[in-house]
Amino acid sequence: MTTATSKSRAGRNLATENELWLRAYRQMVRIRFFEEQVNELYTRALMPGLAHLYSGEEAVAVGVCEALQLDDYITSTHRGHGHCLAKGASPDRMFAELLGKEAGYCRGKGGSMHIADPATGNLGANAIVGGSVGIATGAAFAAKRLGNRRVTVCFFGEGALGQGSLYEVMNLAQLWKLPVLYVCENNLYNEYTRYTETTAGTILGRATAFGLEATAVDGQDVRAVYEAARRLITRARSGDGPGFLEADTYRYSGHHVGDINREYYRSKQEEQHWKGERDPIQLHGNWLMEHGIADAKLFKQIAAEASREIEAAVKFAMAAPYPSPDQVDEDVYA
Ligand SMILES: Cc1ncc(C[n+]2csc(CCOP(=O)(O)OP(=O)(O)O)c2C)c(N)n1
Repeated sequence: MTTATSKSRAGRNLATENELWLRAYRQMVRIRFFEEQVNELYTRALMPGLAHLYSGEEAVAVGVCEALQLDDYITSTHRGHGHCLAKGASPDRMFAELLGKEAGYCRGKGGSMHIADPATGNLGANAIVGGSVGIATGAAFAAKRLGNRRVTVCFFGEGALGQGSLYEVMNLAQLWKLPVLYVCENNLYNEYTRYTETTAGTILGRATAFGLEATAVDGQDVRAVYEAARRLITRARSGDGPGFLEADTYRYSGHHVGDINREYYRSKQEEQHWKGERDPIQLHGNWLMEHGIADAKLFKQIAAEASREIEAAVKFAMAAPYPSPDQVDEDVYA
């Protein structure tokens, strides 16, 4: 593969940049395989409850998290597996949590929508739409007071644009110049309703109204997401205030794993278009090939490694013990 050490257009070291783009590809493949296994566990009735799959949206989590440092923070959503993995969570503990096992991130008591991992700066997924906007902004407030230069990224779906708390926190974040980036993942649907039926005006206009630095990006293009996120994160870290990133994307599956018949709210042709023409892994793979950074052999190797890792994680979680019944009221605060 390319070993050039010349400078890229952006002035960064080309070898380091190639490593970054290869890592981004790997990360997206890991997330895709993870979600395929979640669906498999659900359809085989091995996983209690439901899960909301992130397949199709991988470039958003990966592009943003690659622009973060390990000790930066994120907050996530009900569709959070991709965010957790992109920030560094381990698949075995995630599957353990999904299966209600003691080895899980919440000792098996939280499930898919409550995975948190302080070691990687993940302040938690959240089942409440817009529920993490206050947590993220509070973390940014604390970072500013402590002067530790940490940035917080708040991921949310466009459904959260209907939550008033988002506007309260954006107002304060701008007034206090907090180091926070609000990332709106616009996958076009709030559950079974197209977002245009619930969202007046423009999405960016809602952030620029408060003076936030706001930009929209193709959420299927991992490099574009990374570059946009990097600029806003650097800006926030330097004390120049909060940013807002709208990433236009698409979820391949239903709202949750049980949402099989979707034609009453979106067409099969639309799904086919995104999967066939706009797949983030395929698009980035094509780019890596065109630039001589990867070839078919390397893609095969990456897929095999990811598949082995994810299958081993499922195996670990399946074999792991449940928490003992006498722990049922431990760590329960409400
Ligand atoms: C406060 C609140 N209202 C309603 C729900 C039920 N609900 C769960 S997901 C969802 C839609 C979320 O859409 P969006 O924020 O765009 O995220 P996506 O599912 O598209 O990733 C709704 C209404 C909820 N969890 N919380």
